[in-house]
Amino acid sequence: MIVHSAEFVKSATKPAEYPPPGLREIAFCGRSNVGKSSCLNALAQRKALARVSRTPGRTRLINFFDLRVAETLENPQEIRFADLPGYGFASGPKSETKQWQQMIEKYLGSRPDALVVLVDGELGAQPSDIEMVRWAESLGRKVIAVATKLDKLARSRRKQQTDKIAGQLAVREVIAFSAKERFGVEELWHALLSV
Ligand SMILES: Nc1nc2c(ncn2[C@@H]2O[C@H](COP(=O)(O)OP(=O)(O)OP(=O)(O)O)[C@@H](O)[C@H]2O)c(=O)[nH]1
Ligand SMILES: [Mg+2]
Repeated sequence: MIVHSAEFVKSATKPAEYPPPGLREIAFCGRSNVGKSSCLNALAQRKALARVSRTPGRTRLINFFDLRVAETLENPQEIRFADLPGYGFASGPKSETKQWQQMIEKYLGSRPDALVVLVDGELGAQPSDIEMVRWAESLGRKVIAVATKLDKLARSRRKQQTDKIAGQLAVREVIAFSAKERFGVEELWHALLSV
């Protein structure tokens, strides 16, 4: 993939703050610390477009990024990414957790053309991941499932693990991904441009 440009547009917590619609929009969601921001940076071929945090649950806003990309030298297209705060982060006051949940639900219910649901490839799908996929599908959203951090597993176990996660999530395909070793990036781009 040729990435002509990738830029942060703005952060939002409520619909009035979303950038005007128009671009194909892809939301990146998953549990806290699963590797959403790292995945977005790997796709954008940028080190620090989205902030990667060592402390889980640090990204509390919806962060929008616009990219101009092309599969060949011709026909660049624009696409928008939304990096969402992670779910399944239970510490912090209950009311705050609820606020995050409402913020995400409002966004997902109204905007994205597709959701990239990222699952920790080492851990496997958690109940909250399965819930997220079912809920997105019930809203008629296309789901692209990605298993992150697969560099942590021996090569020989990766296929078995992505098959297992596909079964857990009841989806046809799970993309084997590592931001660290940069595999799965082109496969994910292909899926994003096929939305
Ligand atoms: N080994 C390995 N570590 C990774 C990979 N992707 C992310 N990490 C690490 O996992 C941690 C969390 O990464 P982030 O990209 O910030 O995760 P996030 O899902 O955006 O986290 P929140 O925004 O806090 O929900 C960081 O320490 C990353 O360096 C990967 O492919 N392989
Ligand atoms: Mg993040």
